[in-house]
Amino acid sequence: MRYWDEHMECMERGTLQEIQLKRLVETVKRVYTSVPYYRKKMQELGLIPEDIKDLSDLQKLPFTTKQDLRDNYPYGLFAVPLSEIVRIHASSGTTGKPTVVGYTKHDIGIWSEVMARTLVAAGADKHSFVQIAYGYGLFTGGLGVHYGAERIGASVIPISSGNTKRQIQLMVDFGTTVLACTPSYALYLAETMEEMGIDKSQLKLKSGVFGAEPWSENMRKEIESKLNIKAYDIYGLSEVIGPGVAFECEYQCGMHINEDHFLPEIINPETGEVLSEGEYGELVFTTITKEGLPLIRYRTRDITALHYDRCKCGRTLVRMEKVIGRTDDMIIIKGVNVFPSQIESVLLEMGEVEPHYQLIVDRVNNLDVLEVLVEVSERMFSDEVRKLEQLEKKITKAIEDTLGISVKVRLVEPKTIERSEGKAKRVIDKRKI
Ligand code: DLL
Repeated sequence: MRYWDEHMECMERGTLQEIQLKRLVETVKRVYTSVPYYRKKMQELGLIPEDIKDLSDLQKLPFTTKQDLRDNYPYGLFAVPLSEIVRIHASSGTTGKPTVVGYTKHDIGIWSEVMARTLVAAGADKHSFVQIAYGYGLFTGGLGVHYGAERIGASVIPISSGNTKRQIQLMVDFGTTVLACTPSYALYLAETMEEMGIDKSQLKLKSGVFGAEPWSENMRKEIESKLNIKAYDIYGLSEVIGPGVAFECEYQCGMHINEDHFLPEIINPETGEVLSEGEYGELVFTTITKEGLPLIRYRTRDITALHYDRCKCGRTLVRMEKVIGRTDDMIIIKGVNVFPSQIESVLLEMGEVEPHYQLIVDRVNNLDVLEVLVEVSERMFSDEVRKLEQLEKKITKAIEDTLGISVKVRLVEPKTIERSEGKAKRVIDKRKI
């Protein structure tokens, strides 16, 4: 079995809960004394830190949202003097100001540890060559994986994202064994490799740690076969720490949450009510070891479910299912909730099309219309028109059967949908509501 920290990763739940409670109590005390925003929020609810005596008391605490971070931009929720902050990251955010996060030296140490766990679970060790094709910079992907890979003693190739042909050349020349990037970029790399006439047998690649955006099981299969690797899902968000919040083991039955650092809950996004094991809802985290920016019940907007039974790998850390979407990139079409990942699954199951697609939503005569642009493979594209029409019909039916609403499918030429080097943009919503 591959563990980085067997003691923490496989701890009996009772012992783990004792540690969690101790850390939670300390965190609540710390934010109450050091962050005026939290003190005010707790006072409004008539709470003092001493009210937190049990893990179930977590539910008494107020939620924190992305808007709260924005309202306190840039450093208002930091819990240490700014002289203690050694690193700032920020999440891009398509609207308004970015979300700013700060780390103390100790926080960077925790981040390296949770990323070391992540990489070791994906088969990496000191002999690995880890090519980091996540962006370096304010985005947490590049530097997060970087510190974890250094912690385990692997050889780091800090290439960052972009420059796709060079990525592939260096992957061959440097003997890369572990690839780290978004799953959509992994597919783009595979496609470019084919174009360059490089066969997967020329690579030493064994595994990949892919995350930062939702991806389906079928997309996993696609990446695994095109690159001849085992593809691991890794999850995280800047506000909580970056990548390293949760990771898959070799059994790939959900991602183990590093819950000795991040306490998860699943809530009903509408009512805020805490849901039980196995129920789908919004994932919420309370950080219990972070110093720079501790967060209480932070609403991620990611939708998933938790499972507490022991995993075959021996880890006792709770598992979260693959994220099926976000409460906010969920598109509502004619009242039906639609996640891009549902459509991706249908497309990839068919095999005749490429895993490149885009959803265009519009409102025509007060009616929502969903158009699905799908790239056909080179092979199919050279076929006669009749065959393409049949394929279009087949895809339309398969998507309509899954979603229960009517859609318009449009097949497009190979390589016409824009490729991404980071997070893929799957939805274009033209509705003005
Ligand atoms: O994306 C951190 C990260 C970097 C994770 C590299 C994994 C690998 P943000 O830019 O703050 O941080 O975006 C966080 O991305 O709330 C999810 O909606 C989404 N996300 C991250 N990982 C996954 C995943 C990084 N494995 C937001 N599956 C999160 C689905 C993911 N969605």
